[in-house]
Amino acid sequence: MKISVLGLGYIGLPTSLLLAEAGHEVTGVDIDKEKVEQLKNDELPFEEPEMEELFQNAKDNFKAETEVEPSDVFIIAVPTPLDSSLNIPDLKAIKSATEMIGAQLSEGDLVILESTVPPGTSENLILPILKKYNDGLDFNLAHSPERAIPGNTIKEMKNNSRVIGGLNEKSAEMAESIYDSFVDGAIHLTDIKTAELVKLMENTFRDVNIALANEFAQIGEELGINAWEAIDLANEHPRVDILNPGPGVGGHCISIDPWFLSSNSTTSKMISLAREINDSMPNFVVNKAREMVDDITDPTITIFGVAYKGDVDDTREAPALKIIKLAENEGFQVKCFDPHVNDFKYELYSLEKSVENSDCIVIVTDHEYFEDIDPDQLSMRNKNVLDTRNIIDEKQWEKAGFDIGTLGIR
Ligand code: SAJ
Repeated sequence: MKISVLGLGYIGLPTSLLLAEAGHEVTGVDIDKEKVEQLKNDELPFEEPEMEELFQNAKDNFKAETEVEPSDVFIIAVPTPLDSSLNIPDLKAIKSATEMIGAQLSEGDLVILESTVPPGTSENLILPILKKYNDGLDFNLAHSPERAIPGNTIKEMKNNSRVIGGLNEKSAEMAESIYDSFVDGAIHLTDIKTAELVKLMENTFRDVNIALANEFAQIGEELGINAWEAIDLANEHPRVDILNPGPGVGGHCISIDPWFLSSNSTTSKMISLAREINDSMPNFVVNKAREMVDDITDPTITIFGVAYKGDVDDTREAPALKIIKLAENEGFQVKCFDPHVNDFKYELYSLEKSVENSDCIVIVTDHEYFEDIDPDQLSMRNKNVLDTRNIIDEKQWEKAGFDIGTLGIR
């Protein structure tokens, strides 16, 4: 099939390459000229395990362009950010991608939306635009929300089960035959609106459970009980699976998607409360850091990790962003170090420079790198470390002379 994938981000690019590797003729389309140029020069625009190998396998059937051309199948994988001032979805990119496809659509073509959207978007926004360009044309429309987790995207795209919602049965079956070419997991067919809701339920479920874990961490501190130990013991129960507390929920999905559900609902109390709890964790972290340096004049703190989670280079909605802002508002000097991130809103230092004359390290991201770091090598003004992910070897850091604070342990 001749397939065009619009949006060459963390989902669109691996999807394009998997389809190309499966033998389809794939055009990846992105309005970002620099990214398209990079791909034309066989350079990958971001880090993801196994992607280099996949690119080598797929590149004969793949090309990157900035314009949409006629195709049999069009896949929309553009971002749907949140308008954070209003906490409602910003669907601009979906609209413009649909307009670009509308102009190239022909009889029998299939349009698949992969981007995460509020329920009803496919029928109420996308379908009318496509019809506006192609009155009376018989085309197909489906929604297949991606489920792959950054850091393990390619494996999960192949092995995870997949939900496909069709405007009608024919659309769902056509989309199924496309994904069958690289998906080994089960494929479940349903209607298009249900598929839109399923995606939001998945990420909201995770956000609410992380909020519960974060509340347990705060209760643990109030009671003087090690919340991590208590959570591990509770998870021994066959029907209990409490997630990990942390400095907040970042990334382009879990911190955003719940708003897609609550923004046009009158009943989403728990969902909004969970957002509030998770968005308050950076404040909780800065309060703990302040306690650790309260006897130090003009303190400097070092942020270890600005990516939104371990072993990825993605900093979208990263908790570090809010922690840095809050710390600066407290009058702290802030320096950042991250072994995976090259491009960030704030200056990134080398490891040595980041701890030089610092009074407290705040571990914000659970990169494996930080679990293996040798604290004896870290020359600081004052040896304090706040571990918001409970990942360091306490004995090793104590032996190196550090005072240790851990989120969830008072
Ligand atoms: N986090 C915690 N505690 C935990 C787990 C995560 O604080 O126990 C934090 C992480 O540090 C991070 C955020 O939550 O800041 C989200 O990380 P994540 O690993 O939970 O998820 P994402 O955003 O990387 O990927 C999610 C996945 N959704 C689910 O697992 C339900 C993935 O399958 C989706 O495809 C992806 O969102 C998406 O694109 O929607």
